[in-house]
Amino acid sequence: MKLIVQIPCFNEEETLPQTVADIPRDIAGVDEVEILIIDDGSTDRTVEVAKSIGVDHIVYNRRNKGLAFSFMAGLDACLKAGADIIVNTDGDNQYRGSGIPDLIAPILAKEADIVVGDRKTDNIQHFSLVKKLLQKLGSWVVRRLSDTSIPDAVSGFRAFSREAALRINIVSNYSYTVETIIQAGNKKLTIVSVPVRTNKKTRESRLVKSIPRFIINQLNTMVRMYTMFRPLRVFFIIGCLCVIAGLIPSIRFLYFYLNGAGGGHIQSLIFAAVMFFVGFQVLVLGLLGDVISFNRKLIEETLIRVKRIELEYYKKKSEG
Ligand SMILES: Nc1nc2c(ncn2[C@@H]2O[C@H](COP(=O)(O)OP(=O)(O)O)[C@@H](O)[C@H]2O)c(=O)[nH]1
Ligand SMILES: [Mg+2]
Repeated sequence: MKLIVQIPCFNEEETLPQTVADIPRDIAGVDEVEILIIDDGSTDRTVEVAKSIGVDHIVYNRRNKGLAFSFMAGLDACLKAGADIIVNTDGDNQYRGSGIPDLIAPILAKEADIVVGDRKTDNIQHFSLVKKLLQKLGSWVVRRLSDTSIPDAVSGFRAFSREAALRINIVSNYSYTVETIIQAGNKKLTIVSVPVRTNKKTRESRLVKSIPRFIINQLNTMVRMYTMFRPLRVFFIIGCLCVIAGLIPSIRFLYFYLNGAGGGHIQSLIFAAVMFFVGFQVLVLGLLGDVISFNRKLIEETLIRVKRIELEYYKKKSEG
């Protein structure tokens, strides 16, 4: 059983040594623990520092490609390096390495495919009230969209089974956190949560540069991912809203018409006709989206099989 801990890093020379030092190298139920960092085009000495502290694998992005891309590149490299379990943690030493055994326990026990560390944000002193409320509301929305019960949707401390890592395909480009949960729920992977403790803040968040930007980015991911998995539902709701918007003035028109005063309400009739027309088109678009989403499923199935063949090749290569 090989565990690889991956750390996405963008300019983490200061906090990486402590983060790596805190990762236990001897864990019950695991034979080997390795560490992989994804250097996302850091302009500081992250790579030199990583080499000097004995990080086992380094994935290089020549330029900054963002966290979501780096996360996927990390999963890919971990699979190629033969990981049975992959843990993701942050390079700013926000999460405690000592929490890793608890985090991977449900995977070792074959009870879960993905485990998300719950930071219990209510108890984090340096989180502002706004950040706490946002975390609560955002996580509630993600639970509804993904049909899961994860209390801390944006926690970056997570464990993935090899199978889950093979099945998750992140396509948005801001962060992987929300998208993995929506995908896990829709792909019927078992995703659970365990409480974890966090360290004191080491620096300001680089992902949450401003709260409004953060909300826009996360909403963007939620709407697009939900629509990708449930296009018919989304378009059905929008289409129905258009039809209802058309029904109201047409009932009003009918009322006047039947009372012999229909002549002056032609605007209502035009508005209603336009809304019916738009509503119908949206419903048809939903059908189209639904058919396209079947394609995604088939393409993903092919991708998984191709990945398995590719990984078999890497396995043979490493065995000589
Ligand atoms: N690959 C990559 N990682 C990033 C980027 N920005 C932040 N990170 C990493 O994502 C993790 C979380 O970032 P952080 O700034 O601590 O955000 P927080 O989760 O809000 O605390 C850390 O390991 C960072 O190094 C980026 O542009 N690219
Ligand atoms: Mg952080």
